[in-house]
Amino acid sequence: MTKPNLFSGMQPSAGSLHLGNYLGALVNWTKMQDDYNAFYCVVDLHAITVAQDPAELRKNTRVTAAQYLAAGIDHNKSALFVQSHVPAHAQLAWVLMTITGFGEAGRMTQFKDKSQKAGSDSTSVGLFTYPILQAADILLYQPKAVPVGEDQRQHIELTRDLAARFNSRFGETFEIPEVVILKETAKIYDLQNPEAKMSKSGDPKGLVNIMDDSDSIMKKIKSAVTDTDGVIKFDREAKPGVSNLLGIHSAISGESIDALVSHFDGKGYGDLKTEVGEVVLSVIEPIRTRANELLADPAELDRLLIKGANKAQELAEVTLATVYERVGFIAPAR
Ligand code: ATP
Ligand code: LTN
Repeated sequence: MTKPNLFSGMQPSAGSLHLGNYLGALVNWTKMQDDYNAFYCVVDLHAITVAQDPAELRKNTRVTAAQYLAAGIDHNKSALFVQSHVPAHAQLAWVLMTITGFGEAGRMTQFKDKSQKAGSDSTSVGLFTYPILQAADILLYQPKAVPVGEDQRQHIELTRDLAARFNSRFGETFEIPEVVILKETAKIYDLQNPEAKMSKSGDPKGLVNIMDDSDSIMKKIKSAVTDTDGVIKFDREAKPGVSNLLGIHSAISGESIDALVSHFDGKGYGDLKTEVGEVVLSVIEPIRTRANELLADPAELDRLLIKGANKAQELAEVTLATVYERVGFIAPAR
């Protein structure tokens, strides 16, 4: 039996992934590659919808790809590739823009948030059409599943609406993809502010980056905010800091929260932090080492990305050719 397709994307927007990205998204992506024919795309076209330094963007694109490979995306099973290497993304986005309502695009909450922060003069039209490019990313690969965080749900709904609209106007062309929302239990919180999710835009002291050195990771975990009652138990409301540490331990070690609470019975917060630090380093250190090896040989890394792009391109071109034919473009003479 052939496996169903899967598509997801990540922005090359930082020099390192953080523990939240890893436990919340990447671990699931690596697991899903056995059951799906997966396409994982580093979305550099999306990254330029806000100002980017060209040298930084190049570096972050490679660093992002290297970390995904290092964390277990297998280039022999899945296509890991860079969006700008497959021109069909921009080409399909144009066609989809012509069937998207202006008001419909204007209702996207991520656009409203980002443009409000930036002000209308520094908000680009590209930021406005960002979700339509995302729809093109997805629909080119006819995926059954699109695994994303809760914040992306509205964009996947738009994608489904555009696919259904195109199909009804021009004939069955696109698979209508299902959104797969990654588990709430894998939500990781800021170590300094454990009511907010761990984020690259949060407090740097509360953020564990995969590419940070081990000493500074241990230091950050040891200075995690807890509380004063000294009891190790799980209660998100009353004890967000301790609960976050237990959640991180459990997500990595696979032990249930109950088992961890019994394990730490009679022990103090210092013991909890040291053990969580050790567990975190046990997964992060090999990923960082492997990512650095990949980055030390950019020619080999680029070769793997081209291999991914070739696989992606094969399918993307077939979908785009069907779309062009359906909308009434004459095929170019060969
Ligand atoms: P950030 O807030 O750090 O910018 P993001 O959601 O904008 O995070 P992306 O690069 O878009 O970052 O995220 C990639 C994936 O990581 C998404 O699927 C997102 O849901 C997931 N993710 C991000 N932060 C966390 C977190 N703290 N806990 C669990 N999953 C997370
Ligand atoms: N917008 C997403 C990144 C993204 C994506 C996609 C995710 C771009 N294209 C296609 C899934 C499918 C984000 O900011 N996380």
